[in-house]
Amino acid sequence: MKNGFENPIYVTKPLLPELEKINSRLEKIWKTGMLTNMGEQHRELEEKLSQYLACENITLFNNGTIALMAGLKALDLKGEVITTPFTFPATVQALEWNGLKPVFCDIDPVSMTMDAGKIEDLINENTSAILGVHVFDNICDVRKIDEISKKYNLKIVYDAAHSFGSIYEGVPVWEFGDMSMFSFHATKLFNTIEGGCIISKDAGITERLELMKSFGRDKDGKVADWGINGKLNEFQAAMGIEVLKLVAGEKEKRIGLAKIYNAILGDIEGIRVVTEACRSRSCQYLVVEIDEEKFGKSRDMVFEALNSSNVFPRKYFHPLCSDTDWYRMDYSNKELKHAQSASERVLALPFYGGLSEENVEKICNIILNC
Ligand code: T4K
Repeated sequence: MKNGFENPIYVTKPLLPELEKINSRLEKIWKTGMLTNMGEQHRELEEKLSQYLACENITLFNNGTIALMAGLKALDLKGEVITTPFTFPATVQALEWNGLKPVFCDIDPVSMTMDAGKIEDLINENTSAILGVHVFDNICDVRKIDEISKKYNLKIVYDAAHSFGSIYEGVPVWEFGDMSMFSFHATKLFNTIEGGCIISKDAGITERLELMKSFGRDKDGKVADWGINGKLNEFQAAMGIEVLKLVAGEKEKRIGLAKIYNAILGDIEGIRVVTEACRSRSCQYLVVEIDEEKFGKSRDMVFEALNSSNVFPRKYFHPLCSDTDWYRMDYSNKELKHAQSASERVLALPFYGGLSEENVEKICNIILNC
C-alpha cells in the first residue's frame, strides 16, 4: 500500500503476557480442577488489585457491565438517574436493566464529561442518583457533583471504565462518589479478557455485592439477596495477575506515543487532543476532536482517509445514546448540543504500547494530508 499500512492498525491491541507465564498458571488451575467460583487465582488477583488500586472494598465481576448493573442494584435506587448520553451504551443499559430511567444531561464541551452546572435543572422528586462517566479518563466535576448530591440526598455512581488506576487531585479516583465501576475488557489498559469490578466506599455494599454476584446465595446456600451470575473465572483471573505486572511499562510507552501525537497534532488549527497521558492517569485512549470549519476536513473525512490507509480508529462515542432509536422511544432530551457536537467530532486514534513512534508519525501525516 503506497501511503498506508500493509497490515491493519486498530485503535488498540490488548496487553498480552508471555504465553509461558499464562501456561504456568494454567497448570495450577489444572492441578486444582477449580475453574471458577472464586478460587486461588481469583483470590490472588483480588489481593493484587487491592494493593495496586489502594482500596479495601473491591468486588470482581465477569465484565464491567454486569458490575455496574449489580452496583446500581446494591444501592436500592428508584425512579430516575441523571447520566450522560456521551458514553458507551453499557452505561445506560445498566440503568435500564435495573428499571431506572436515564435522564440525559449535556456535557461540558472541554472535558466531555457531564456538565455539573446543568444537573440541578434535571432533578425532581423521582431522582435517586447521578451516574457520571469519566469519559476517556477525563474526570467528572466530582466536587460539584458531590455538593449537589448532598443538597438533594442523591447517591453518586461513577462509570470509571476508562480510569483504571487513575489518581485525581492526589487521590485514587474511586474515592469520589459512593462507588465506581472499572472495566477490565480486552481493549482496556488492564485486562482480564472480559472483566470488571466495583469499588465501594461502604464495606456493607461490598459484602452485599459478593453475595449478589453469586446468585445472591449466603454461605448456607440460601438466597438472601438479588442474584446474578457475575463471577470472574479462574482463567480471567490468571490473565489479570500477569497483565497487571505489565501495566506500568505499557503506560510509559503510551506516554511516549502521546507526546508524539501532541507534538504533531497539538498546534494544528481545528484539532484538539482531548485526552491526557501521564503516570497518574490511565492513558486509556488518545482522542482528538476535529472542528471541520477550522481544520477544513470533517471527522468523517479523516476517518475515511485513515480507513483507506488501513488504519481503523473509532468514533467513540457515536451515535449518542440519546440518539439511538431504542432510547429515543422513551428518553428524549433536546438540550444536548455539546454532546451532539462531540459525538460528531471525536476520533479515538490508535494508541497502544506496541505501536511504533514511526507509525504514529505516519498516522498523523495521513490526518494532516487527507
Ligand atoms: N462504560 C463505558 C464508558 C465503556 O466504555 C464500557 C466499555 C463499559 C461501560 C462496559 O464495560 P465492559 O462490559 O465492556 O467491561 C469496545 C469494548 O468492547 C468495550 O469494552 C468498551 N467500553 C468500548 C469503548 O470499546 P468496540 O465495539 O469498540 O470493540 P471492538 O471489538 O471493535 O474492539 C476495538 C478494536 O480493538 C478492534 O478493532 C481490534 C482491537 N481488539 C479488540 C478485541 C476485543 C483486539 O485487538 N483484540 C481483542 O480481543 O467496544
